[in-house]
Amino acid sequence: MYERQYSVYVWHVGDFKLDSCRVCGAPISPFMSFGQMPIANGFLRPEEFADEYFFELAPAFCSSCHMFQIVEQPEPQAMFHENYAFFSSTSKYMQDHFKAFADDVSERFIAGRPSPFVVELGSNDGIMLRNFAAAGIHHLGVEPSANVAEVARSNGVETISVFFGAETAADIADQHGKANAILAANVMCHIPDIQGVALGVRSLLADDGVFVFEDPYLGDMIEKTSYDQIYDEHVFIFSALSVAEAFRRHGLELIDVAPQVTHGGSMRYTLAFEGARPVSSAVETILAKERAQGLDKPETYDRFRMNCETSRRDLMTLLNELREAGKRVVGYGATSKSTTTMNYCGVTPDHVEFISDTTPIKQGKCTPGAHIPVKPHADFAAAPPDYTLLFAWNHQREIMANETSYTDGGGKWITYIPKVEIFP
Ligand code: JHZ
Ligand code: ZN
Repeated sequence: MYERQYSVYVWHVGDFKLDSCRVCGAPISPFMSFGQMPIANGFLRPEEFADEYFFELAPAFCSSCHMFQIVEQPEPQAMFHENYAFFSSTSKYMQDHFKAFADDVSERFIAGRPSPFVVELGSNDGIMLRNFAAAGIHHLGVEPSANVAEVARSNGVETISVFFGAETAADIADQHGKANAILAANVMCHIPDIQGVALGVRSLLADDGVFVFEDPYLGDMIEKTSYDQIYDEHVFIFSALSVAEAFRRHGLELIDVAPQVTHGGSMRYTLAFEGARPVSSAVETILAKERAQGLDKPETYDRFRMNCETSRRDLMTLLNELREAGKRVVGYGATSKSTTTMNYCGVTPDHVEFISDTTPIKQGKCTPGAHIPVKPHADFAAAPPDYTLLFAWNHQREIMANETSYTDGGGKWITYIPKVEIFP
């Protein structure tokens, strides 16, 4: 099934490095390399170190269709499987965010329909769909990682465990009818076969239906030098420019955009069949803003590369100084993003003693590549370090609110987005 659904993608797996754009086929080449990288969510035990998988993490920008993409990606099964380590519901703030997302879609596109049907791609543990389930709305989650899908089912969210593509879409439409809304959050940027998804959306979406998805936003990544958004799972970092172009090719029109603060700066894109719905003025506004920011120009990415190098140098200077001064440094949040940070910068267990993380499946294991132990929050609370390196910088507000006793007791934090800094 995988081979058929990912017929475009199978050409690009393994050691093969892509030299043409996944969207338009124009020639592309990387403008920088983050070096050898492991699977971002591949937490492992010491006995597994010897067999750890690495690939070269190298991003490219397509000057033709403006898609930002990595040129080499591990096979999907190496990333999304029955031991997938990221559970969306670990953040209370994200639970509220997805409730608001679901409410917004319901009000604008679902209310008043006789028997609406909502599909979510990559529905993880059901963090968004459970809001539709609670309202008694016909829904279906499509989630390839079997373990998180099982959690969703146990929460009353109807879920199938497959990769989404043209064939799955046709099966769903046969069984359930056409969808009024197809949703995806932090998922579209994970799927290399964007063409296959577009075909799937076309065959599953009702004539006046909407496809609404959000992902980390290229504009924020460039502005904040948040290079850690780039890792194996994130094959694309989208902009309105690139999304509009990628889907225009399949008769789908970008009709609205809405910036989000989640994941350090995201964008929500709403698409519909061309001409089926009015286009918001927000679309032209964001396209103009992106051109002014230079997101359509290769020079912007050369500057980004230099900013990444500065960030790496500053972080390692600080961590080396703290190590020499005998300070204890602990990491907070064993994020996917931190795999890029630690492996690109060269952070070792000599710099960071352990990383505190509330996700049970990560605890007791080590981080990919850098091999820093991951421990429960109780270990952090029991022996507060001098400095805490905030790998989950995107959850800063929530974490600061929970850690007032550490901070009030003199504990210091280190962030590296948008620049390396100690606070308070
Ligand atoms: P967090 C994930 O990236 C994975 P990650 C995925 N690839 C994706 O696309 C992005 O999201 C958008 C822990 N934590 O949300 C929980 C605490 O320990 O930044 C998580 O392990 N204490 C699908 O992995 C991690 O930090 C806390 O108080 O970069 C946060 O991971 C909080 C709030 C979190 O996503
Ligand atoms: Zn292209």
